[in-house]
Amino acid sequence: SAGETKGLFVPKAEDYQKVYNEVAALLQEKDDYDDGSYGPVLVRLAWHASGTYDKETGTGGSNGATMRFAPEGDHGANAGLVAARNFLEPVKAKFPWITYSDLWILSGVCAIQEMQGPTIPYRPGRQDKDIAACTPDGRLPDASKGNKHLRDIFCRMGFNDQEIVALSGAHALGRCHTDRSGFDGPWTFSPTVVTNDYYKLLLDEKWSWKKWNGPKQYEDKSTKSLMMLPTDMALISDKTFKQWVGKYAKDNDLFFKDFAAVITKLFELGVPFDETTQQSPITFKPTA
Ligand code: DDH
Repeated sequence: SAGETKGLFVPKAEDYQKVYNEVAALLQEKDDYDDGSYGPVLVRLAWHASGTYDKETGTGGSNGATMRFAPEGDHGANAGLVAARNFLEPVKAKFPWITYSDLWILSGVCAIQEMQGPTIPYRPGRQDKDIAACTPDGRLPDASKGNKHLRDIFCRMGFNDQEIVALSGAHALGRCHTDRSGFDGPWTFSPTVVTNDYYKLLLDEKWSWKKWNGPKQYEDKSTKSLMMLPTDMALISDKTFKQWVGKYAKDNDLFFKDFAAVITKLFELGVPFDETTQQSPITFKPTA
């Protein structure tokens, strides 16, 4: 099935689909993790691999998978992501031809689709880099900060206000862990399904400071079982951000469309695709 040129294996779309199917099968099989899925932490791995991009210098981004090395893997923001990297080791062993950088992004795409999210077009072509390409600490957002910090960090990657809000909808997924970030709890009641609930809850719930010894975070007044970070609340204290929160809260189709577009952009930041081949993106078939 796979093309062979002078002994060099040239993977085709169907080979990447096999990797997708393997990740999807492992997601099904290892359902005793966290809220019942490795999906959210795989999405976070793909985001943190990509979100180090700096448009001025062209450094960082998903091309390189430099989080494999201690300097970057040990950055505070990446605490806990070793769980996602270890989850993927058997997949890398079974398909040694795929680079870690392509595998991490493919897994993020797979996790989003398998958690009932939108279809995310995928383009392979990332190369792993060595330790020298590790990015400096501090390129990922700091959850204790506000709207200016959000704009500083995401404009450095090349995103605008609408895109910042659309990306943040990923917090419909997963949770905070006290032994990782220090924060605690999920944002929504369905942390293993992609929905626009993050925006609905931001607007519809009453949020107050959680009384505890941990870092400053919010809890919902009615159940006290959900959370928001200071950076999440910045999306409704800032008027421009809030307009987009309102649109996505009202219209799940619009959120899915904009989220698919912006996460594709995120996952491709700084990746030198060979534009001459005009390779069309792969659309993976979900397993569910
Ligand atoms: Fe996030 N995120 N994130 N996030 N994120 C955390 C968890 C998850 C911030 C901070 C945190 C994005 C944006 C921001 C996911 C996806 C995305 C945690 C908790 C913190 C803290 C980590 C832990 O304790 O395990 C901040 C700050 C921002 C921001 O300023 C905008 C974006 C853009 C995405 C994305 O995917 C596009 C996901 C998924 C999780 C859940 C992980 C898990 O293990 O569960």
